[in-house]
Amino acid sequence: MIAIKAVDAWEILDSRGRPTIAATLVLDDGTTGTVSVPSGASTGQAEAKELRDGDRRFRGLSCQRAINHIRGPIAAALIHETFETQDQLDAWLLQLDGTPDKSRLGANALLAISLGFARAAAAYHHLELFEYFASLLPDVSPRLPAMTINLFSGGKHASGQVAIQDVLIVPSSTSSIADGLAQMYDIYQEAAAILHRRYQAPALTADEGGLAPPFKKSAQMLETAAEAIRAAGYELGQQVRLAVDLAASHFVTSAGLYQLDQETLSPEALIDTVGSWARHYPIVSIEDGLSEDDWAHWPALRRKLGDWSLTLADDLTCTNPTRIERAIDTGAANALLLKVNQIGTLTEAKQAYLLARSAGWRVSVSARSGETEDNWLADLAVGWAGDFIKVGSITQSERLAKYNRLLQIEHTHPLLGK
Ligand code: 2PG
Ligand code: MG
Repeated sequence: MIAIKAVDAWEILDSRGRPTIAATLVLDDGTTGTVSVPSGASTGQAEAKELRDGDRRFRGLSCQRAINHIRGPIAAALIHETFETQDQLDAWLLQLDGTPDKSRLGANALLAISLGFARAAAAYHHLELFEYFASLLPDVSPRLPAMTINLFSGGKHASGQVAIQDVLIVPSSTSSIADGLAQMYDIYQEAAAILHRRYQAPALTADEGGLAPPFKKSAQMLETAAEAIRAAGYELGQQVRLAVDLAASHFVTSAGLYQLDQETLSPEALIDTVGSWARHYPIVSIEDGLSEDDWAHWPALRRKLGDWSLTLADDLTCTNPTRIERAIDTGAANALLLKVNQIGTLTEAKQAYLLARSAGWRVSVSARSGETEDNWLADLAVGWAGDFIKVGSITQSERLAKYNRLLQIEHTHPLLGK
């Protein structure tokens, strides 16, 4: 039985300088769990609602109300409660909030407690955090994920110079985390040098630390990634592959067409374009290739990508079991981007995960574009044996906190392998 003695929360700033929440749970025996929660920019409409104050402070982005909910009603009800499991704690939180989208107490407040409990419970049971996460699932062996590492950014994570959001590098699944990061460093440096020659500009980075040059067309992100990989001496398709996040919800028009850079495309034409990328380049996964509401065309996208690339759902499914079920039933996707803050508690994220796995889907465990120095995400990806982890680029400490934790796990648990 885990008994909670004290709860505290305070405001910290995320990697974009926006407020977010840090919280500490103290257990009866003095064990503590401190965590902080991330926040997205290219958010899906179906995400649980993080509470922002909407007043003048931080131009509306302040989280004081959510923090006061933790320090007030949540703490009052939680202190001296006992819980046997994470499931019990999360069910208790959902009942206390009482809304389907967590808008009363705030998904950011609930997530801080759900994760804070996890970190405290792991310490209480003398487990590594990834081992605790693994213990939440019925049948999983912790494993180091393959990394999908941001090289180029566009869309909402940059200045919108090109429509699509990310082109990512995927070091081969046979490389270690350490070797994969070393490969990525080579490729990143070559990409920066190419951009410097081509645009005579310094390598400006986007929200997740990726390069954001003034490309004119999204396809240039892929071409230049391939060029940088070759220049770094790696063979595309052998040692290194690519991944893409179109984040197409953010360039769909009100008429259901897609504004891909200078072109206005029908869903069918966008599917053809994306399909030709998948045939031309070794692309492991194509994320949000269509918008979150375009349920009618996702199955055709999945068929087009066939065995070439995974059809990865982010905004479409929002880590929400109901939406994942619909995507499974309609054959809309075959891989899940899992972001715990899209749904608000670990237990619901677990349900999303298990549902995806039951349909044979691959799972990519993802950070948000607004991150903190906390590294729990690396433990989640390992503990839940994610096929992939998506953290951003290899710059900026909020990203490196996760890569560095993967390096630590690889070093201390060499048998985890992949
Ligand atoms: C995404 C994420 C992470 P955001 O779209 O996959 O890259 O972005 O956190 O802004 O939703
Ligand atoms: Mg995405």
